[in-house]
Amino acid sequence: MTIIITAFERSPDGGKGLARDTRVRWALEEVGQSYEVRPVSFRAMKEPAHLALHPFGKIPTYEEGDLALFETGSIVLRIAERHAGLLPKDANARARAITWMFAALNTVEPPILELANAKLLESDKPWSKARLPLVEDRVRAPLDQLSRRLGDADWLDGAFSAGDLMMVAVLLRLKASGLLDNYPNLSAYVARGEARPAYQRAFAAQLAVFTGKPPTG
Ligand code: GTB
Repeated sequence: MTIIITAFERSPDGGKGLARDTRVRWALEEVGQSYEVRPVSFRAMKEPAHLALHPFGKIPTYEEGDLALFETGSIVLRIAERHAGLLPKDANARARAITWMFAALNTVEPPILELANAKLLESDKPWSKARLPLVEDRVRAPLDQLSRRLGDADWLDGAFSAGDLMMVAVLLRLKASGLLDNYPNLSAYVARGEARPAYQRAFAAQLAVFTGKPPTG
């Protein structure tokens, strides 16, 4: 069955892979599932056809036959549940991997988004400079704890899972900020995720939108 996802027609990051379609592409690549991409413009995202797929007018969406999903947590979980490779077979280990997906999305990602908003949308406000250290501290708190938990392990709970995929995808957003530099184990964790062939293919596919060259490999 053909899987179709939506992605930005042109991502504002210019192909750095930071938009959320990258994590969905990555999950599909990990499990070896081919997919098609329907690019959408910012205008089209707010029009009825796209709103029928995504009530909040965002990307990515995921279509598989007559099933349409939005929210990357739900989409990656669907992919991981339908194909081998992203969730352990043991029921408890599986539940823990899913817990890490939720932790990435509900605990680690929100302050990272807040930091991005503070830098991108609020930098002209008179209070912006004074607020930034507070926002950065809110990012550091879960990073401290995550770093302690990861220790010198390669992945969060045994073999690489959808939990790691989501956590690495979330942490990638911090690379440019320098905030990860104080956590060598988290930097290495992110680098391990980026080095995975499936991530490389996902990254190349989203970059190809900008270079116009088809991804190789
Ligand atoms: N919780 C939803 C999910 O996980 O699927 C969030 C979806 C979401 O925010 N999508 C963003 C979007 O569609 C794209 S990823 N925004 C358009 C809009 O709201 O009108 C967020 C994003 C955008 C751009 C960059 N960047 O350029 O660096 C990074 C991340």
